[in-house]
Amino acid sequence: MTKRVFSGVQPTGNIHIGNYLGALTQFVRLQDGNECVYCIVDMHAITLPKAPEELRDNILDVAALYIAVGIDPARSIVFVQSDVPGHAELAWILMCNSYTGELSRMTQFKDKSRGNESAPTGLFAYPVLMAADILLYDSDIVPVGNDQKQHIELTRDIAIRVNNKYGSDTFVVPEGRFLKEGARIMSLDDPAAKMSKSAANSLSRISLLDDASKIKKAIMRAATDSDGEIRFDPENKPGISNLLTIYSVFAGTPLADLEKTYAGQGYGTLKKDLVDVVTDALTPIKQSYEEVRHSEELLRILKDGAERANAISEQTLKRVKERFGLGSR
Ligand code: ATP
Ligand code: LTN
Repeated sequence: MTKRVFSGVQPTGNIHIGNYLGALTQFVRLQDGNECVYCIVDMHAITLPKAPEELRDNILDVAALYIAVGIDPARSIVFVQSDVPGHAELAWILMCNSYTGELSRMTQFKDKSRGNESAPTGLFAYPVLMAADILLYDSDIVPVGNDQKQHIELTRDIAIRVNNKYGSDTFVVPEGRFLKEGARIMSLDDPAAKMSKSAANSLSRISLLDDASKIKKAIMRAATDSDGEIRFDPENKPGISNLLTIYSVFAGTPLADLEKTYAGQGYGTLKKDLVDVVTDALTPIKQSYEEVRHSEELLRILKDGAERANAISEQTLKRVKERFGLGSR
């Protein structure tokens, strides 16, 4: 049976190579043989304050990048979360079936709220909206980076809990899909932190739309260590290991081969070659992005995607509301 794949990216800024290697490359590959639904999760993006004009731009940026990296709207559904009202509706139902205790344990909430008592309620409920996104489409597979493991576990817990109470076929219990390599790309300036859209230092990341000089600057300045040995050892050599991972996934060269090729060479040589590998990989993506970003075609894709997503969402909600006894009919 064909499996349903669902995932989402927040329109919170420039998509970086971490998002690309951890998530988007999976989105593209999973299109073969599966039915894929890819969302731009704009309601997640307002859990922290966001200027409306910037949000609108960022939504279309992510949509254009989805197409530019190879998501095919003829095969996959591409849409904006807030165009489908079922996400918010199901999120409420799931909020009534999740516990404040389990949400308090989410590390992303702890990181982003930093114990701030005036953190928005939406930031706290963020993982429940994510669970709603996934369960609304009876998703089997959810391709994401490692940082989302805890949220996927929570989604499964909520689905199983509801199924136990309201019938075992209320929700499909989804599985996360994580890559062996690329699931956690680290910041270039601080390899102890994950590469992130929101980090203050823009040299900590490489965005898919960065120009050649920015790519070069970020890689050449990337933090390494002082022992001078090119070896994959994330625990003791996190900086070099991160560069080797990026190289390996972009070039499709196994880590062991890279270690052999660069044995005895300096970090400068590795970095220079990596600049070329990354620049070459991003150039065609940037070109396709430019072609589609301001096109009527992009708006048509999103409208069509929202209609197709809505049709699935309505069916699921009808079933769920019946099980819960909600509504007048
Ligand atoms: P922010 O840093 O602003 O919270 P983000 O970079 O984590 O944002 P998201 O939209 O939340 O971006 O994530 C989109 C996808 O990219 C998710 O599947 C997430 O797991 C993945 N991802 C994010 N950062 C990385 C990373 N450094 N390495 C690998 N995958 C990542
Ligand atoms: N929380 C995710 C984005 C996201 C998502 C989803 C991913 C929102 N809803 C549903 C997969 C499935 C993040 O990357 N921070």
